[in-house]
Amino acid sequence: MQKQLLTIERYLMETQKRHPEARGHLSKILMDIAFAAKIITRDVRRAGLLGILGSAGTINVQGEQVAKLDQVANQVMIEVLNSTGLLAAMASEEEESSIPITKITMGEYVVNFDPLDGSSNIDANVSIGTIFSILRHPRPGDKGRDSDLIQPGYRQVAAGYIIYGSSTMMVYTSGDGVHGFTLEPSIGEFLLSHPNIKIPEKGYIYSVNEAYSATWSDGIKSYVQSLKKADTATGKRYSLRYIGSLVADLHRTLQYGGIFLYPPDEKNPSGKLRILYEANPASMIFEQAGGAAVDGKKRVMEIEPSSLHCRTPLYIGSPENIKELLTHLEKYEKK
Ligand code: AFP
Repeated sequence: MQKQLLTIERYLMETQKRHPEARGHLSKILMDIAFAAKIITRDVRRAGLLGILGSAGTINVQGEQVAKLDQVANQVMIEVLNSTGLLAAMASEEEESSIPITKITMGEYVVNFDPLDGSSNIDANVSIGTIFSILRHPRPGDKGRDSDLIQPGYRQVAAGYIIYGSSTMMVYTSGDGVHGFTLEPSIGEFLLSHPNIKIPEKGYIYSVNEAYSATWSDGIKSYVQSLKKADTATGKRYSLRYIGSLVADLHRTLQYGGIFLYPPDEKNPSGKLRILYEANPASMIFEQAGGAAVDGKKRVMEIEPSSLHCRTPLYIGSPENIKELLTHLEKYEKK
């Protein structure tokens, strides 16, 4: 079969056959997330028309309130995940506490997600994304609570993101490599387009909000400064790319290699990005693709999170770039 004709459902079923003990529950959750992504895609693609069809806080032609896109995406994720019957709890960037599941039949898994990451980019028609992390429920069968969702990244069983860019793509890992599926809009199916994604060992793009550089640590300043000279080993020069949508910056870094940094600064002394539904899923994907993700001292996936919305510094990318960053950080820590 041609690889472009393999749907995500078919792919999940095929890979499941390699694990005879698997009951297909994780695959079902991933298929449901792919389904939610199709609905969110439909709404994202109409985003520019919201002002014509009715904008947030206004009433549409049916006399209903028109919700903002991030609220819409949040609602779609909640409704779709609630109906799987396999989850005990879920948490969203948009909600302070965990979201109760009304339909529990098995209650084996919990999911953390950011329904629409980079939403400040929506009005400029810039790429945005959904990002998710799936973990086993520590108390299977019981109703989930916040503490069931607060688990370190190494316990994730699957993680992924959907990027709403020039095309919609779903990229996920369940611990057996990273695979990318592109939505074919005319048939409404995600088709395997990027099997077994591997990040380049080293890349020449760095991605950071340099406007905050005045309040970075000396180690980060020194590293970013070093990227402004040609690479000593290859003579190549670096480029800077920063979209400000984590999913989009990660997707580019995964394809082309390089490094993405969100260090602590004056405004965000612990970093800005959230551990459970941003840094952890990103880290699982990058490690599975041969990359690395650290908080400046250790692997992000080894951090013991303290709350649903806790944050971390994030340095993620090609293994060689991360190694060079750590050399700078260690040098300044010793001083
Ligand atoms: P928004 O969802 O408010 O646009 O925030 C996006 C985000 O959480 C993440 O997607 C970006 O990587 C990061 O913030 C950008 O933050 P800065 O604007 O501080 O660079």
